[in-house]
Amino acid sequence: MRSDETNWSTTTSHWGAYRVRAVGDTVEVAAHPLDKAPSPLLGNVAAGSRHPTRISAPAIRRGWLDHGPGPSSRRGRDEFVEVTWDTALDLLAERLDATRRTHGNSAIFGGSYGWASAGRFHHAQSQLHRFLNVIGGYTSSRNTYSTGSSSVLLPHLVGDADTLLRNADTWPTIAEHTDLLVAFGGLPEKNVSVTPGGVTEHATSTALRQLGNSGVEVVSISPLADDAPGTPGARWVPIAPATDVALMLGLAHTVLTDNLHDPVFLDRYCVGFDDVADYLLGRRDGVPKNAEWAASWCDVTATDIRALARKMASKRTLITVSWSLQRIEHGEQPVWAGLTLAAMLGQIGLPGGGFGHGYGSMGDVGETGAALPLPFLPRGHNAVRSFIPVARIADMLLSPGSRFDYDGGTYHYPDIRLVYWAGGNPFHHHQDLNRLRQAFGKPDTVVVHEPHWTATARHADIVLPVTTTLEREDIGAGRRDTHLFAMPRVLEPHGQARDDYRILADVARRLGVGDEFTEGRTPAQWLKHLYGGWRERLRRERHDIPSFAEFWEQGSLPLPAGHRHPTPLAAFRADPDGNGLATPSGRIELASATIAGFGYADCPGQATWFAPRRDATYPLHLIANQPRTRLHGQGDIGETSQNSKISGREPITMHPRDAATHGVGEGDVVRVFNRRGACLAGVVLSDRVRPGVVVLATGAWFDPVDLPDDGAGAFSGSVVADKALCAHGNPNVLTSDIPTSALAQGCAGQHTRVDIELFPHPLPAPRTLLPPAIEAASSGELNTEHVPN
Ligand SMILES: Nc1nc2c(c(=O)[nH]1)N[C@H]1C(S)=C(S)[C@@H](COP(=O)(O)OP(=O)(O)OC[C@H]3O[C@@H](n4cnc5c(=O)[nH]c(N)nc54)[C@H](O)[C@@H]3O)O[C@H]1N2
Ligand SMILES: Nc1nc2c(c(=O)[nH]1)N[C@H]1C(S)=C(S)[C@@H](COP(=O)(O)OP(=O)(O)OC[C@H]3O[C@@H](n4cnc5c(=O)[nH]c(N)nc54)[C@H](O)[C@@H]3O)O[C@H]1N2
Ligand SMILES: [Mo]
Repeated sequence: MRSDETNWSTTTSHWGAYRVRAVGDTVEVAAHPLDKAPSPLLGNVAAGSRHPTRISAPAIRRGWLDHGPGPSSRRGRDEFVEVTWDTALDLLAERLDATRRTHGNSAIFGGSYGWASAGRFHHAQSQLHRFLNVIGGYTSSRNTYSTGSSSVLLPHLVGDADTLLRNADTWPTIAEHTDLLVAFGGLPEKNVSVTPGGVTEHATSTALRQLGNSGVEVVSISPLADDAPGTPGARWVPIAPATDVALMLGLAHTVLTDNLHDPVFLDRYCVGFDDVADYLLGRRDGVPKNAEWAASWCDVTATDIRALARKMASKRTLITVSWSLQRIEHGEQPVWAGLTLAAMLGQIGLPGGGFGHGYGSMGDVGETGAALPLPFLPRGHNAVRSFIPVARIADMLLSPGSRFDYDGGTYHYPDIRLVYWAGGNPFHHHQDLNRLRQAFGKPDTVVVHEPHWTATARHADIVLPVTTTLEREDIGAGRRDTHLFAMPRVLEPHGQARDDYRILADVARRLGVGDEFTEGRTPAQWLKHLYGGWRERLRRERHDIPSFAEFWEQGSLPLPAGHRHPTPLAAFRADPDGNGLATPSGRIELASATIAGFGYADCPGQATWFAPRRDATYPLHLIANQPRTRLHGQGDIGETSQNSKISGREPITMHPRDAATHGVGEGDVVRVFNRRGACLAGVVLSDRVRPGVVVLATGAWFDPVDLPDDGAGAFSGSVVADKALCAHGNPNVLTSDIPTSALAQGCAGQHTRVDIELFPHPLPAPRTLLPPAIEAASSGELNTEHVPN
């Protein structure tokens, strides 16, 4: 071994496995040797590991320390005071106890949504939920920002969301069988280096590049050319945003009126096609959903729509819908309409045909791995029943006691007094951040565990510094991964950072339930314990798994290929009775009596067209999609992400024609605004976005500036304190906090309407690369452990 090849270890992350070694106080990273398409996100790791934004010591918000718990508009504006761990943990334990005694455990919101880090034991939400369960429970959150509409809708249509979300046809099956792949939302390669828990080989990237060579014709339907996979012959259809349902209905109309649909499949395997046909033909509303009608909405010509419909009916066709399409208002509809169109073609359950959801959204969709069980930390039982659909956080905090609808039920928002977050960043993921700021002013106490001074940490009262995966030991793998990794510690914890586990164990001890939480195990003993249980489980399935010592020594373990079963829809089709799904009819529900019975105006009982909101005041349609250069907000301070910034602002991509009408040019810093707020962004010109559409990816750390009222007319949107300007370019200051519909109450943050103008003022200095103002404590609280580094 050459001397410069020493000290490397392997580890894993949501953007894949990689090699890493300590160099002085930081790390050097390199691609994993088995990785055929290493993620560009690897470039963020080194600079992030010892960045000035790392939190060094426990910190308390000045106002909370001086005045005690209570609502405050100073959250996100106050300075912090560093305290000792003992002080912080005493205060935290006292607050948790007082809250549950006075208001009950339902007053603790512990949903704590977010991606945290890879690693099965130190998974932050599992740790926090386990802890909160041990102390009596918490108000939880349901579903995800990722698939908020689909996971509520799909059980009504196919019996179980996992039928589609976790059981896709593999890329090799598609390469072998599919003739035509019609991708609504495209198949963007930028997204597929990411998989929860990681993926070692990144086979999906390669598969996307190879599709054309395998004879698969790809039609990428998206406002953005770059959503088409980089494969020979892929065609871009630049659809108007939020009009996919119109196009799907137009295609379905041609299929029906040309008599190209499959009546046998519809009759045997589906219910509700008569209602669909009535709707397509306009029998009830007098509006036939023909190709001309569709063209008037989606801006694809009627000729093209008819030609595509006929082609789809003549070949093995796979219709895919990206998750982004269900992250908009009425996001249930593209999924339902796409499934309906696929059912009419009669290919659902045939290899390489039918309907897919999430190809190009996540790296493991289409991967060949076996989806083996992985080791996991038991979370225990939550004794509190109150919950919210995850994206209703601001509504809950702002309107305790008020009523909400969800999937056929009616519920009330609990009165939350303490918000506890570990492993997520609501000031990244939620919409209408100025409204979220108001909402975060309501509770008595906000607690955040974070490695970094994210906007969420800056909006907390008690901020506890945690280690990163590189600073602790863990075990990690993704859902269809090829390997399980030992994740060794390669760096000392930064400053006084501690593991979430140790923090929670120390609070549990203060509350008299230390042993229930820890079961008497150290982290190292937990790793062995979780691995041991997993090994036993796989052994019963006749997989030979080495001992923990051997695994840890080797650093990784190839996972058994396992057995890939036919997809649930293939099995469904193989049953001649065609009623094996867990829906009321046992069949695919193209019309659902259950959903119709809920009586929601914004989600009727079959796939329905809703025109997107047009707002003449704001002429541009903004797409806030996933960032190419980082994972959400994670890594925004790293090199790959920073290299993409323009004068320290997030890039906004726009068509040269729109730039000309707005009097802005390449590299200009502009103010992007609407009635909810404003942000700065740096202009990138491209004819690869549809005119009228601008793209500002999510994830630039929120940097709210309260600007003085200088009376400048165009500026008035951002002068009100509650309408802060984000000096960095976070699109969620613009997006609206509306649900997809009363059915799913999902996140609708992918789209909004905006205007832009040249920023007429001196640029505020970006502040996200530095920590907030932190004071040394007065003598009693002084943090003597802290040695600044
Ligand atoms: N406008 C708009 N908004 C969106 C979307 C969109 O399409 N448009 N997409 C949405 C989607 S799909 C998602 S999934 C969400 C993602 O939203 P989040 O998952 O909340 O975003 P992350 O930046 O991944 O936040 C994870 C945080 O956990 C911290 N962390 C990492 N490891 C640890 C750990 O071990 N312990 C602790 N305590 N903390 C840790 C990281 O530093 C980071 O700040 O965003 C949503 N928001
Ligand atoms: N690099 C990177 N990869 C990621 C993530 C990340 O943060 N960074 N996040 C991961 C997570 S948590 C998730 S849930 C998935 C999300 O996966 P998706 O939600 O599918 O990802 P997005 O990039 O938000 O959207 C995909 C594409 O849909 C297109 N699109 C938007 N609106 C419309 C529309 O109205 N019609 C049509 N036809 N197309 C439209 C956009 O141009 C966009 O590029 O991505 C995962 N992958
Ligand atoms: Mo997501």
